[in-house]
Amino acid sequence: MKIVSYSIRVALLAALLIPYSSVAAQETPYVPSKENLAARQWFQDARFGLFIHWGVYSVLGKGEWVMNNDRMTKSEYEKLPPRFNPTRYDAAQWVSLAKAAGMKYITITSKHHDGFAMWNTKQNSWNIVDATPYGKDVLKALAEECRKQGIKLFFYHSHLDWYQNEYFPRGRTGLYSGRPEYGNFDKYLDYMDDQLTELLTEYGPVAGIWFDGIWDKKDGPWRLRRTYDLIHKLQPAALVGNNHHLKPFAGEDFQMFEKDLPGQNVSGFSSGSEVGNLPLETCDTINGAWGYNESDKRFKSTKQLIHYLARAAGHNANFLLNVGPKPDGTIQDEFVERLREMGAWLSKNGESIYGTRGYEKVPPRNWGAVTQKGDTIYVHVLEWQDEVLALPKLADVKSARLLMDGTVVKVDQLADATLLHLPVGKRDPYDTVVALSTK
Ligand code: H79
Repeated sequence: MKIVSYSIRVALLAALLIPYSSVAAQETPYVPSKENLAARQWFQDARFGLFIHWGVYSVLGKGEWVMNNDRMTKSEYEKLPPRFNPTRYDAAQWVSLAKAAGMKYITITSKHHDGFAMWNTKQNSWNIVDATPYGKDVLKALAEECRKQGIKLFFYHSHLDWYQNEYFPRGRTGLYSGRPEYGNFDKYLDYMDDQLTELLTEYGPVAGIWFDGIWDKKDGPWRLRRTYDLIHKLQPAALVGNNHHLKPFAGEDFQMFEKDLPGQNVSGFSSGSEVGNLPLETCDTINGAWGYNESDKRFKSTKQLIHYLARAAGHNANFLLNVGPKPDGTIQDEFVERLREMGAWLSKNGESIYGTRGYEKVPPRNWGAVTQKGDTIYVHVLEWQDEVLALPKLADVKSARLLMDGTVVKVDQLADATLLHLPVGKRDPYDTVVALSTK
């Protein structure tokens, strides 16, 4: 008789006992509430948000993946919270900066892959209040300030956890943390739902939850739908999004892209991201880093960032632009400067971004992008040197002007094209917007 090894028998038994559902299989129809649909509308109109990656990893200045990348064990990583004392953190300054940049919402890391809670969680002491000399709940302060200044607040929340022992079996990352070879994944999911419940009941209205990290264990027995339903039960208007790099699942309210415009796959993450019908958002960094990285000086220019914002809008997507604050609680000058310059451009040209939708008749081109709101079509001229720009034949254009100062733009309406004569010497250094009125 063939002897079946103990490990194979255990694996067979586990396969029978554990409901092992693929993430994509959870497709009970989801009917969003009225509040939720209204929030989606608001979200699409908002177009521009501030992403904030902040955690105890900022102390090392090597990004938010340092625990995994430097193969730190839990006990080595536990030396970071005692060093995290952001005495210069001022929520009012952060929110004012987002507003000055022309942003309408903030998405901040409540918990990243290191599992460290940036709020006063009651589930354990792996959090900013109990484990750092700072001892204060930075999310509470930010939520209050956002409410005061009229900015909406989303929480980024990592499914993946490199710290919790119950996150077991482990996935593709966090393998050097020195955790035991056992754990109860369902218990981990209970813990995650309990932490989310705190965030959705103690921090006022939450605009949404931005999930990340499921790709670590993408065929794991996640209870996504149960978690999504919990969120919608606690706050019906809260928008659920998940950075799983796939087509949205039932229970999600927006589709996100990482370092890619919808339909592109420059990042390598978006190969499975067929563009669906939900509101869209893409996120990117100012240098190459999400969490504070002291040595990364590859800053994108203000021009590149404004181009990305305009191209995102042309693709009918929001742009969530990231900063990784320093361990003292301040945001580095290079970021602040670029955000303020974007805000200055938006203060003159914002109507071509906010409340617009991508103009489907002219999808984004190499030379630029086109948006629309009501009877106005906004042509964002990004990379066009010449005086005459030929567009496909547009709806009857009654008048055209430069958005920045009202200069009249001559339009030739041919049988098969619409020609714009861009006034010489009137180019915006970032994005010259021509507003075409069709009424
Ligand atoms: O929070 C920021 C990043 O920390 C997080 N998402 C943004 C918003 C993020 N980092 N990487 N990723 C998301 C995708 C990572 C994929 C990979 Fe891998 C991790 C490629 C290599 C290591 C997955 C796991 C594929 C192989 C192992």
